[in-house]
Amino acid sequence: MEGIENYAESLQNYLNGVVTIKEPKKLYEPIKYIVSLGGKRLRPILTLMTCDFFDKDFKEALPAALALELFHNFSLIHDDIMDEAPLRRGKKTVHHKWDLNTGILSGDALLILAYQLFENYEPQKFNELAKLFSSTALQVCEGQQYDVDFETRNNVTILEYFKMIEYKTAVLLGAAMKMGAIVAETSEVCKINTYEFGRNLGIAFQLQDDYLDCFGNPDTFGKKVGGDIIANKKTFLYLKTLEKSNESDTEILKQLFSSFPKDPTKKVEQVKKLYLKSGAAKESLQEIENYTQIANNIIKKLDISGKNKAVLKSFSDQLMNRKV
Ligand code: GRG
Repeated sequence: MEGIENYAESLQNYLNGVVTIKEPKKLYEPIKYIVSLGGKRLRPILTLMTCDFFDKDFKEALPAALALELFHNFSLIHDDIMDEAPLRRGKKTVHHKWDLNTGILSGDALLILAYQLFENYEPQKFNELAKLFSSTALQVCEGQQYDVDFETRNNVTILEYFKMIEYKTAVLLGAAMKMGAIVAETSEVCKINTYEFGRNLGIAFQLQDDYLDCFGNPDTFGKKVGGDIIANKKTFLYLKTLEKSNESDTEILKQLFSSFPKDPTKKVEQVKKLYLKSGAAKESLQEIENYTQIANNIIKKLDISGKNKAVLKSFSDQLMNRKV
């Protein structure tokens, strides 16, 4: 088994060979820019680690791992356009550094580059990987649309919120794990279990993302803290606060969420107070713990060595203690 730094280094070397700046520069420079901003490389590391854990040379999973990272970067560029976000990974978003059309087109090219990487596999694996990739990408698209729809709906339920984050975020983590298992040619049961581990970890991960968006440290989070509140996003924190608050606090929160003040500082502070007062912030942390636990329980079912099980558990625990 290799260390995480080893996976990250191999991925970076592979990425350097695939993502290069050529003509027309205005298409490729933004691509190089966004992938050079780094990020945690969570999805590709999961793919390489899974492949490795099933005793296959992890380097065989590099094209699939990079495909997922490129797809992820594509979705971030387009998401930042849709959210009109100024910052990503602590730096200017692509459409702010360049312009809207550059963001759209370089994002599109990233998606195609991602697809192309599956051509590195023989027909049967290509088929299985590309099929999983397409169905997952479509679910991500559906999740994003639910998220957009929620902005103008006043009757979103917590159940609907969970479905949205499952599609928008968690299925990609499930697919990342499953792709490692596909490359390693494991049994169908192993593929299902690795997918389920990633999917549950992904739900915890998105809950954590929403929590950090609100209560994270602005110096380390990399995005504008309070962004979800400013955009009136109906996150778990918001929905739970509505569920648990008295009539007067419910009214105040609803009022705050129908406003777009020029200086949102006061609004962010007031909403955060309500999230804390209602106990929603605490419940959010409990749900993160709960889904991490579900993922960790699936580890027991995986047909990998005890040592690798321990590594996977420590990886998921570390992820849930992240500040970034
Ligand atoms: C699939 C055709 C098609 C379109 C995509 C824009 C869009 C539709 C979907 C957006 C999905 C999205 C941005 C989900 C958020 C997922 C998320 C938690 C992002 C942050 O991931 P990290 O923390 O980021 O892994 P780093 O910077 O570490 O890579």
